[in-house]
Amino acid sequence: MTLEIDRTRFANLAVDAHEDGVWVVTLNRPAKRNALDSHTIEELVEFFSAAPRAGIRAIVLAANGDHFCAGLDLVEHHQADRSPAEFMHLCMRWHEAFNKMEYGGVPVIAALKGAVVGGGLELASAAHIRVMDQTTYFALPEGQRGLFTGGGATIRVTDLIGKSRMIDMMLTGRVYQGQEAVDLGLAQYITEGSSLERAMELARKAAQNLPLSNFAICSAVSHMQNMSALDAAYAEAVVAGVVNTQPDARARLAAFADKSAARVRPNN
Ligand code: 1HE
Repeated sequence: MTLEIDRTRFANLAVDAHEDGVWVVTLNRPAKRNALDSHTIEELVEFFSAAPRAGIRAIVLAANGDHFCAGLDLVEHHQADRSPAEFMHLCMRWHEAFNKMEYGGVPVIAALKGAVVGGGLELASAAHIRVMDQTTYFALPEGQRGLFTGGGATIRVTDLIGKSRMIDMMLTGRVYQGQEAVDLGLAQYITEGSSLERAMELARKAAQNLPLSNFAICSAVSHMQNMSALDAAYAEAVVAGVVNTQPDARARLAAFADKSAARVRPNN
C-alpha cells in the first residue's frame, strides 16, 4: 500500500517527483538563505514521515538560491523569545525530522552549495550522502551567536569528523571547505560543476537497487551504530535474513550465475 504525498501542501519546500522514483525536495526560502523556521521543520517532518511509504526510491535534498541552509531561523528565534521548554520541544521536532531522514530507509542525497552552517549542517548530516560544490562551506557559528547546537550536531557532526574537530568548529567558528571538507568526512563528493546534477546521478544509481536493500542500508546501519557490537551483529543477521532472501533478488542472482550481470571492476 503506497501513500500519496500531496506536493501542493508544502510552502517552504518545493517537492518534485521524477518518473524514475527520484524525488527532489528543495528548501525554498532563498531570501532567508533557507534558514529553518519552525514551519519548515514541520514540513520536513511531514515529508520525511511519509516518504518511506510513498514508493519513493531516492530523495535529493536541494536548495534554492546560493546557500544550502543558514541554520536556525535566528530572527524567528529572537522574536519568539522562547522559554527553555519551548525551545526544547522545538529541538525535538528537529530531531523528529532528521531522524525520519536518517532512519527512514529511503536514500537521501544532499546537494550542497554556499553556506551549510549551524542547523544547516545538522540537516545535511542527516542525509546518507552529501555532495558539495566549489562554493560550499561548513561552519558551526553557534558559539559566536550565544547558542548551542540543538538539531543533532553533537551526535551526527561528531560522528562525521570526531569530537575534537567538532568542538574546535564550535569554539572558534572554524570554516571548512574544498577537498579538506571531503577528507574530513563532511561530504563524500566534491564536484567542479553543479552539486545538484551530481546528486541526481547518485540518486538515480541508488534508485536502481531493490527498495528492501536500500531500506536496510538507510536504516539498519544507523540503528546498528546505536547498539552494542553483540546486538548489532545479531540485528545484522536478522536483517540479512530478510533482505538476502527477498524474491525480487532472485533475478539479480540468476544474472550473476549465468554471467549476464555486470562484474565489479576498478575505475579506469
Ligand atoms: C536569516 C538567517 C538565519 C540569513 N536566520 N534569517 N546560523 C547562522 O549563524 C548563520 C547566519 N547567516 C549568515 O551568516 C549569512 O546570512 C549567510 C552566510 C548564510 C548568507 O550571507 P548573505 O550575505 O548572503 O545574506 P544576509 O544579508 O546575511 O541575509 C539575507 C537575508 O537572510 C536577511 O534577511 P532580510 O530580511 O534582512 O533580507 C537575513 O536576516 C536572512 N537570514 N540567515 C534568519 N539563520 C536547533 S539549534 C541550531 C542552531 C543554529 O543553527 S545557530 C546558527 C545560525
